[in-house]
Amino acid sequence: MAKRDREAFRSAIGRQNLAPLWDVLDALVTPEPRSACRPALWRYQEVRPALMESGALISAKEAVRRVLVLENPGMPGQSRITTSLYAGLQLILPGEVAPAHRHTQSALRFVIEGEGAYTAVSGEKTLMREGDFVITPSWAWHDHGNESDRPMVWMDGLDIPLVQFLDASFAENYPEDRHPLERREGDSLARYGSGLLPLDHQPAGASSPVFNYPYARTREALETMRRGEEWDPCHGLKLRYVNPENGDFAMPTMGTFMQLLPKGFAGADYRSSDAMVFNVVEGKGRTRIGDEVFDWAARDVFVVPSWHHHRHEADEDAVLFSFSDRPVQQKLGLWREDRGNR
Ligand code: 1HN
Repeated sequence: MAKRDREAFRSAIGRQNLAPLWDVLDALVTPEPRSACRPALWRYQEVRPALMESGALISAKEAVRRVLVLENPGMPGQSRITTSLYAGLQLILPGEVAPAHRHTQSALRFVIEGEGAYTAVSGEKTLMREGDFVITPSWAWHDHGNESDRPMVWMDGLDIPLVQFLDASFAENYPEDRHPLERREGDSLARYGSGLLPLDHQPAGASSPVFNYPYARTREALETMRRGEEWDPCHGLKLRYVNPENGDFAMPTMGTFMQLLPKGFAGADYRSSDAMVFNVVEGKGRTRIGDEVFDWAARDVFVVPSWHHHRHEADEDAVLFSFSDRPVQQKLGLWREDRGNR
């Protein structure tokens, strides 16, 4: 058949909302992930001035959330750090309140700078410190406030692109700035996060009932475990945050991890089908992603796209927080990893 015939056919059937699969098949079903997501690094020292400048431009209340979105350079304007996930840096200044609202998107906070600001989730307040991992489950009321005398910055991670893809976004504002408190501070951690559960506890939601995983405890676990010298060739010593009810990931759509790379660590090559967002908590080192080298230090954020070969190196003891859509991929039977053969 002549090329012209095929073109005429394509435009004729287009009027009936039909299209030939043979034009698009190769792009739809690729032999390996072909992502628009690119490797990227944000150095905290370089972005902090802009973040502080935003503090003078708009209040947390007016902005609702004063955030600079971490936009993946391969997907500008799409408010995403990976294909499926959103991330941003949120600033809250002393005396400010970010008003209460809720939405179906799940959020995680990873505290980068400051101490003593709070987030209140479903009627319980938690004071935040650097390195704390805090959860806002889907549809939970939440507001933030800073009653300390220093600015506080955290990284937000949300499943916004995933929820958008599913057309499942719902949101509402609370009529007042703050949602009323219903439990004492620290109640959830004591009740669910101490290796114990109340006798009559019935799992209620898809997220962990613990909503602040304090860094002090995480760091101590890593420090104690390192004495065993059981280093994973790719990951050093890597732990996964869990829901104590069932051992699943702490959140249904985002997996979260913390790892220790000892001084001098030179990791083996690794790749997985979940793009990973890393936040450096301590130390200095670099990650080689494909042919690129990303030198990082404490508080920096970097991204490894899906199925990109990478390896970590540490010049001093380093601690990395990370998150990805792994729970979703694993529940759908899609997740793959590949441990070094390069
Ligand atoms: C949100 O609710 C927060 O609660 C942060 O701090 C970032 C980005 C998009 C939509 C909702 C927060 C957000 C967000």
